[in-house]
Amino acid sequence: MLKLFYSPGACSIVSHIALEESGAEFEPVRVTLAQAEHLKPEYLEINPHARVPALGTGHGVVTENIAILNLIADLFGKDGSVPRDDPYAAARCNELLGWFASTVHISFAQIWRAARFTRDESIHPAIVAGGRENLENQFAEIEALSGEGWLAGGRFTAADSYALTFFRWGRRIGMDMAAFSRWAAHLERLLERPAVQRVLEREGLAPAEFQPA
Ligand SMILES: N[C@@H](CCC(=O)N[C@@H](CS)C(=O)NCC(=O)O)C(=O)O
Repeated sequence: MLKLFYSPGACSIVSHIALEESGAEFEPVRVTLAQAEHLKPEYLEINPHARVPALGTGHGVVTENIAILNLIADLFGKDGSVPRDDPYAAARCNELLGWFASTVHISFAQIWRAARFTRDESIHPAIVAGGRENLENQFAEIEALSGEGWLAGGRFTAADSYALTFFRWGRRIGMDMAAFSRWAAHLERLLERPAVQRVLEREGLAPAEFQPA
């Protein structure tokens, strides 16, 4: 059986939602980052990069959200991962996932993990400030992308779940999320999905954490 290694509220929630939407049987395994469980030797054997998500499969462990999401799409072909019936819809979804993982996520890393960019602590405040500035522009872009439809490929995909995650993180770093009303309305529709509700409950997260304070 597939095993998903996740931490509550981390970007692993994107793969978690995709698996839950797929209807596949899987075992969710909690690796709590706040308790440094991802640094323990037993987890480093699963993912030497010390990150979640990781997906245990009958063909070894797959890491990196985008690889996991594309595998879930190939295995199950359901909404919530990456479209499989239209190559252009798949490209749009992967395009957005790539930008989220390589750029928006990294702005948060600047704020929460400045030491990853330089050991020189005197530069950390500038790295953190740069992360915030980048996020202001990136969040404005997500707001502009949000509307009546889904973010990519004309259906619910992992890109929508990634945006859900960022909204909560935005609140955690004290950004004024009330400024993003289209994005918040978009997430309200996501929060109505039973699979999303089940994942939030399993991770111990309240739906209100994904809406403006
Ligand atoms: N490139 C990886 C990034 C995964 C990642 O950074 N995960 C975070 C949680 S959102 C993590 O495990 N952080 C642990 C740490 O930074 O020590 C992916 O897209 O899966």
